[in-house]
Amino acid sequence: MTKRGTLGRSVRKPNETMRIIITTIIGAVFGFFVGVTFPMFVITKFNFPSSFVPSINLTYIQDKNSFLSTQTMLQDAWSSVRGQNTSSTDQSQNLNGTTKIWVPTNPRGAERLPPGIVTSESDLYLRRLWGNPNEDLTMKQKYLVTFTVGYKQKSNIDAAVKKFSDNFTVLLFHYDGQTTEWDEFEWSKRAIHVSAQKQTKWWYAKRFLHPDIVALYDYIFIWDEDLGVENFNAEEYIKLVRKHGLEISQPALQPSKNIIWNMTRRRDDQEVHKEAEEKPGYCTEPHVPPCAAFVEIMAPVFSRDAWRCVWHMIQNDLVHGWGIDFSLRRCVEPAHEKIGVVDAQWIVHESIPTLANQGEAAFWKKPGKMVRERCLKEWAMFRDRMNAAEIKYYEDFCTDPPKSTNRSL
Ligand SMILES: *[C@@H]1O[C@H](CO)[C@@H](O)[C@H](O)[C@H]1NC(C)=O
Ligand SMILES: *[C@@H]1O[C@H](CO)[C@@H](O)[C@H](O)[C@H]1NC(C)=O
Ligand SMILES: *[C@@H]1O[C@H](CO)[C@@H](O)[C@H](O)[C@H]1NC(C)=O
Ligand SMILES: *[C@@H]1O[C@H](CO)[C@@H](O)[C@H](O)[C@H]1NC(C)=O
Ligand SMILES: CC(=O)N[C@H]1CO[C@H](CO)[C@@H](O)[C@@H]1O
Repeated sequence: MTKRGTLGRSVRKPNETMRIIITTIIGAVFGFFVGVTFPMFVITKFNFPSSFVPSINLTYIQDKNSFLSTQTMLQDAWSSVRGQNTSSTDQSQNLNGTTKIWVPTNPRGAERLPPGIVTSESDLYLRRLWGNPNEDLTMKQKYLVTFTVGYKQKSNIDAAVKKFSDNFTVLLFHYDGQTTEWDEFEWSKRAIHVSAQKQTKWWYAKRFLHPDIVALYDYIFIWDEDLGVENFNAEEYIKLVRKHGLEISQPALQPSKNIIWNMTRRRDDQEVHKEAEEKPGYCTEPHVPPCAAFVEIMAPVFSRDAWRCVWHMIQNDLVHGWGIDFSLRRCVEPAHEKIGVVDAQWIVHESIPTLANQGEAAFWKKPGKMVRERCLKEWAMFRDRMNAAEIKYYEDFCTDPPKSTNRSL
């Protein structure tokens, strides 16, 4: 008897312990979720002065109050959601816990959602954490400009950004890890900063400028950091691009001996040009790069539709973008009319091997040579892939490729 009694008690005892443990865990989990849902309260807690002992007392009160008010808020919200419309709740219960929605025209993977809630495109507008979401945005910028930057070029970038009006969202890609340093500039607080060390413009563009993300912008500038912009105004530039129907463009380059292609050299007698002469043999036809349908990769400007195409052409592993300029024409039709160079708003290409300068000193000499080699290698790889893809396409349709496309770049 005594034995059973002890046994019984000793059996009951772990049960109680268990209950306590489970209650504690549930409490902790609930507390965790409240913390996760309302991180602001957690932040307030950690913002308290550093001397720890008195802050426990304060924190506890603060935390307890916010916990209670959070709980009340949640309960109120939940009961109003539930009370709102029993009809829709009933409906989903009838469906036995499963929804019967299947909308094949929704984006891939989102077919189970009612189309009214599907949000397949985004933007880069900064919002605030409080207030009415409808009132967050005082204006929606229509254009996007991105610079791939290192902090050493800050004065150049500061000058450049000032040539872009408030109608532009400014996005900086930092390849040197320095981001908060830029806050010395007033505009930096409104800019978006993306940091990933030692990557190139096209690497960032592929990862962070998906066409669905930048879908609200009419024009997208994807620029290097070594451009002199004294004679450039972005609003005026866009007026000209619209006027001449340019889907892909760049500002002309001030003539200098560094200029490689005649196409991008500035002409002072016109607003825009779309064709150029090159040395004999450079262009197999008058309407192909580099004599037409061509801009370089240092300061391109894309329309929304053109960018949607070009983004898909960027290869994940070919980070320098060499050769893409020769293929831009594939994205617009007719390319020799919709790709052009704006002479009336021009820039200076300062040819600073900026990214190459990053990290090791004299990067452009020894490691710089390696970068150059990689650029050339990527160019060849891109050309080969493009040719192979094209041949495959035409083979699948059992036709010969058109003459103008069947040529190396
Ligand atoms: C607890 O808080 C009160 C008022 O907030 C303060 O006066 C008191 O010193 C605190 N106690 C401790 C132990 O920090
Ligand atoms: C709910 O599910 C059960 C079994 O899974 C099934 O017998 C019943 O018909 C279902 N009801 C509805 C409304 O789908
Ligand atoms: C911004 O865009 C609007 C609408 O196109 C235009 O009226 C305004 O002049 C632009 N702002 C500047 C500074 O050019
Ligand atoms: C560049 O273009 C100009 C006229 O647009 C022409 O006179 C000149 O010969 C061209 N340069 C080369 C290298 O073809
Ligand atoms: C809060 C809410 O949306 N209530 C709606 C519930 O549904 C009825 C009609 O079924 C509406 O009149 C209410 O406005």
